[in-house]
Amino acid sequence: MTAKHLRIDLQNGIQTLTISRPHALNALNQELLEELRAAMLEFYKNEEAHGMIITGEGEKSFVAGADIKEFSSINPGEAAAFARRGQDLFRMIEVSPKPVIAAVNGFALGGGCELAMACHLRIATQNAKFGQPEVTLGIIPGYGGTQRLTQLVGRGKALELMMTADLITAEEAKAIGLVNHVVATRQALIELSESIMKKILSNGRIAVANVIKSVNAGFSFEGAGYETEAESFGACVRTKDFREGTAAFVEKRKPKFTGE
Ligand code: CO8
Repeated sequence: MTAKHLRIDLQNGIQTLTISRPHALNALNQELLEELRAAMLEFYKNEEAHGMIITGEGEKSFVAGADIKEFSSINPGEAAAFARRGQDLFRMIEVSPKPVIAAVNGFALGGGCELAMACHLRIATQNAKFGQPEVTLGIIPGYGGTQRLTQLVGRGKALELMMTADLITAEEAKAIGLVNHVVATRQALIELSESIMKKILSNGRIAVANVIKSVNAGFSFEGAGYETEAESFGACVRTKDFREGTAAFVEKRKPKFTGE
């Protein structure tokens, strides 16, 4: 497939998908999300692709979140539906029977951290930064972050990260179980991602698919968590704080929240 914001490369059974909107630190706009959806569907069907590595273009950013400039004008009525659609896409990654590794080369914030968490493993460069800074915009994570961060690092740390909006380093992320491995350089990132992927692919393919399926079965997608997240995201978009938070980002100033 051809895509405007993705580079797709298939070598030795490993499909590398590079997210490329460098002028916006690879932020996810709707067009990019639809390309990602098409790439995932293609990956599911492609019998030559046995595993996927998702990374970001350049050294500075994996994905700096959903595109704030685009969603700042979102209609409150559509907001929950947008979140649900993003959740479905990230679920498609999480339930892929073929392994998916996030090679995190810099900022993994908001929707970028959520994308990395939907992958089966996370490997990061030491300059990577992780966080869910949505509350600084007057919203909450909308692509499954409230659920997956809690699953990966536990309730207490997940609540702290989402309520303070603190960004953490790759080493800190590794210490709390958000990241599997940390490496020094981008080249080392790709090399380690490929070598772990090769090790996984040398094992029984059906067995690996069943490991993924069984782990996922313990975490319901049908429960109230994801739906509450989507509804709550929609509710936040109706507030003055959302308008203030996103306007402040665009105007490069600190937001003044009033709790309305
Ligand atoms: N969206 C849009 N543009 C972005 C984003 C983003 N998420 N992140 C960075 N950019 C743009 C900047 O606006 C800037 O553009 P310009 O050059 O035109 O001014 C360019 O990328 C470079 O960024 P900075 O100049 O800000 O670079 P710095 O090194 O100074 O700072 C940061 C880097 C710290 C990463 C900073 O850019 C930042 O804080 N970005 C926003 C991070 C963030 O809050 N992410 C969460 C977004 S919300 C989200 O993901 C919710 C998910 C669910 C959504 C459901 C949607 C319906």
